[in-house]
Amino acid sequence: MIKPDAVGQHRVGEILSRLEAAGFVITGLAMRRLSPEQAEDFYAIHRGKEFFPGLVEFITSGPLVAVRLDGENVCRRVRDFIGVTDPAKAAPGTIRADFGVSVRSNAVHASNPEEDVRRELEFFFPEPDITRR
Ligand code: 3AN
Repeated sequence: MIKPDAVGQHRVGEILSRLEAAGFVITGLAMRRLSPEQAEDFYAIHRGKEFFPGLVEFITSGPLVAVRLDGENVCRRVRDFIGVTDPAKAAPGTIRADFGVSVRSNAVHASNPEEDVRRELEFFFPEPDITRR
């Protein structure tokens, strides 16, 4: 997911281009603006944490771009590719190191394979994968 900070800085094309250059295959794309209720639902796993209200405010502050990717071991690979949560600690050359500015405004999100990949995919892409027809 390309977050509102990166969308607002016109980084969508560059981030998608880096993903494709790295071999990830885009099988779904959707620009959305989440309502507070949708954001709370999407980030339900973080409900009750002290950063939750700020997270919801940030993610609803502008449009985001949801990206479905295909590829072997894609969840783990894409998380390595984007870097760790804090852009200041992310490895050089990762998306968060290059486009993130803070733990909150960290440019992108990638589903955590230990958490709810399928739920997050269905949240943004309830329809069948048209690239498979
Ligand atoms: P990641 O997206 O790296 O898996 P999570 O799942 O721990 O990180 O957190 C979800 C999102 O919540 C992060 N991408 C970040 O934007 C925000 N977040 C996490 N921890 C904090 C924090 N301590 N302060 C502010 N925002 C946070």
